[in-house]
Amino acid sequence: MALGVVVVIAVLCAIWVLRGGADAEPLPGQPLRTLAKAKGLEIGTAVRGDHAKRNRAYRQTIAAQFSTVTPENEMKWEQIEPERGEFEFGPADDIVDRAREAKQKIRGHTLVWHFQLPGWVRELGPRELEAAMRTHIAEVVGHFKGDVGVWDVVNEPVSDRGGLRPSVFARRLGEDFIALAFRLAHRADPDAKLYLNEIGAEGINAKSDRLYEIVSRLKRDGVPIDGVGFQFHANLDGLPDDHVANLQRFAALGLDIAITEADVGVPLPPDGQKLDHQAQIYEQIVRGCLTVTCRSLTFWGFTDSRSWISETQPGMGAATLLTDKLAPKPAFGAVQRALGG
Ligand code: 9MR
Repeated sequence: MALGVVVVIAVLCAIWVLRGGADAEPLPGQPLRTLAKAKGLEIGTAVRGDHAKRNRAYRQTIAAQFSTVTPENEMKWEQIEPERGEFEFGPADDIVDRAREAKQKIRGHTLVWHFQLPGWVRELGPRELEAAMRTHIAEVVGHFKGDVGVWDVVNEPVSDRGGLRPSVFARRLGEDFIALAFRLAHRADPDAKLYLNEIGAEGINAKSDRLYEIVSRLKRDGVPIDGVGFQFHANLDGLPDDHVANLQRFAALGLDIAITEADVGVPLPPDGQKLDHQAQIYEQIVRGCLTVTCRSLTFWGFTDSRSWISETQPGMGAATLLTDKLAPKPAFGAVQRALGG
């Protein structure tokens, strides 16, 4: 008899674990995706595939709140082609399948980046590197054709002082690697929107000036670029005063604008005042995005339990809209308000 009880409890526990734990508590107000839709905006989040697999409340929140998702790491070169010519699409496919079920769009991140690059790519000479880029882009974009509507084709090509970042791509192939990457991506999926994505180029500064030059040239040369993504990794220092003017000058080139990785890091421990200040900055990000008619606004994660800031910046954290238990922070309400909720 006692054994029977133990078996039943064990089975119930196994079911609990398999379904991914408890359901998400409903969040107050209208979902962000509903509010954003009324403004003609896609609203998204970065997603961790491994966590989505294990955690039901995390999955439910993504499906309920967001209309687009960006795999946070699963489409990066290191993960998707760790050995030359050997592609591992499984983890990214899982995210794509879930997004399809939740009627979400997918932003592909990212094809050509100096970081999270497997060692073998760094060892190639110019010819071989170009050949590897051709294969990588054709295979990856081809695999997700029809599912991934937008690609961050080139990520972070400019250094903070405004030079071309000395990545393996820039050193072997010069600035032309950027145009080449866009042409290859367009060839692999002519319907996908192709973006150049940059970090720290929110305000008018040496970096965004160089970025402006690069994308102006790409446009002039007829390279198939559709948009520029601005990441918006912020903290309580706030946003540069001229961020709207900066985004507007890029929009004036005839390019789509997206905010692609927004978060606002807070010095630990967070308190009410810091979180209210954080909420104001989130609100400014949304309002800025609406002012420049950006196409989409993606947060780089939505729960403090899964954010690169707490994982990589000592003394910083609490960077997202929801607590680690998926409860709303002031920033969540501020984003709802800025979206008209
Ligand atoms: O959030 C990502 C983190 O999980 C990874 O460890 C990290 C590796 O560099 O990349 C993070 O995402 C980055 C994104 O891909 C590009 N822009 C900067 C983001 C934060 O570092």
